[in-house]
Amino acid sequence: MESKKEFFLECYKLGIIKFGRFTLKSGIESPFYVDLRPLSSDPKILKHLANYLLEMLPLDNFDLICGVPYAAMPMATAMSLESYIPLIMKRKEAKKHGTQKLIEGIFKKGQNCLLVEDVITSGSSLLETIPEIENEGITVSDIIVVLDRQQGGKEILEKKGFRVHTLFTITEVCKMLREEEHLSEEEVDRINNFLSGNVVKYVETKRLSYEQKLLHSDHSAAKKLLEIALEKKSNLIVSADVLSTQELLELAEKVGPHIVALKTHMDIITDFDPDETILPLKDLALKHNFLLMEDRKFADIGNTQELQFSYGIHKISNWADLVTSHVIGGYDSLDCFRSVGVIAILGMSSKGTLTDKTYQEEALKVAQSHPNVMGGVSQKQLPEDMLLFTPGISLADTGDGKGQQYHTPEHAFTQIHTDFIIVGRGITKAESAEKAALTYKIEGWNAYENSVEVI
Ligand code: BMP
Repeated sequence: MESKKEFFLECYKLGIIKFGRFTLKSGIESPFYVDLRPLSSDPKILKHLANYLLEMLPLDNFDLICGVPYAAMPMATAMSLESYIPLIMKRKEAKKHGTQKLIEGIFKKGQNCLLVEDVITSGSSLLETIPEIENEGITVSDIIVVLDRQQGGKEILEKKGFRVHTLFTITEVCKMLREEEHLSEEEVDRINNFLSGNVVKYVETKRLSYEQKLLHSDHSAAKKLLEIALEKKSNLIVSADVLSTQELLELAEKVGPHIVALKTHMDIITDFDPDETILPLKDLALKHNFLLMEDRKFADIGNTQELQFSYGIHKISNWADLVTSHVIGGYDSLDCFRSVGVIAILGMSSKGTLTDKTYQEEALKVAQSHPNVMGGVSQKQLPEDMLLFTPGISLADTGDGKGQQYHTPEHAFTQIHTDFIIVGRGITKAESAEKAALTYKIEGWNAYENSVEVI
């Protein structure tokens, strides 16, 4: 093969980089514009490109290869043809009919996929694509990129643990073009000035990561929940506010793969039956690895709560991993919840709630001091030793006309450093609960990751 420089100059002739003034998708004005799609129209160049990329990689590591749609798809195809590594295809949007698949092709869970990208800027399209691939049980360890615009994306992905290989950087490209007098000194300066002021950086925050919380936590239910979060890359709890056993089980089956816990209000299930409702629900929780959180919101004296927890038709203590409880009955009222993780109701999401600042401060003191309590429901930030659960989450609505007040997952993670988002109707009333759960899972996980990253 010719030298890397000769190869680049061949590519350049196809008009893949233009210099001047260009307004990017983000609204920023850039002195250069990169579009590598023309490379796919020259079979010889595409084949060479595929081989250059393959030479840079430990090929034994990969079972599959996938291009980020659309520009990198022909590149990934060419690499697959040259290396015999099977190709899978990622759709931009799931099919509206039939299987609703996002990933097409033949693959098995546990396989490792090489991801191919044409240009990396902030890394945002890779950050959207990777969870969608990982959601199929496929791992992604390496990303190969043809051109790095050197605006921070590579570093962000590397901080997240991916190996990012790049064939060309914009600095290298400018140097080669300058040597060949395709670019003037002034143009190179303009590009360097642009690059120095347009790098995407991490935002430093003070919140603890799930790993750190796991190390510090001494509550077994909290540990379990954090372990599931890390394993499934999810911080989503779905609120199953449905009225029949069938609806409950169908929902659990659909959203199960994407959640850390299913929150129930068992007292609204009209045909509740311990054998018909709880046994299959427990099986689904085991199958999809999520916890059961009964949102009973206990609010009585200790003795009554003990009876409500273990007796009556629901026998919550027999099956729940987590329960919600007010702390209004005082410290001793929480003693009965020995076998579960208690999530204390500290602040509510509804308009006009009486859980004002003073209430929250007092309620927090009780909750924080009790060993059965592992966290709280609140719309405000909590101390780091408490896991924060935030309901009132929706991507579409700001309210429900009945006093509920909604925020986005992004808000919950950046503004109040929540640990888990609780979503009800945003998922249960969606056309496809499964797809909506996946969307909230990805939104929640990205928002969490952005909130823990340190420069
Ligand atoms: P939705 O996302 O459909 O608004 O449902 C929210 C769920 O969270 C409901 O089950 C509700 O009981 C619960 N919840 C809440 O909305 N706000 C709170 O402050 C505490 C809650 O448990």
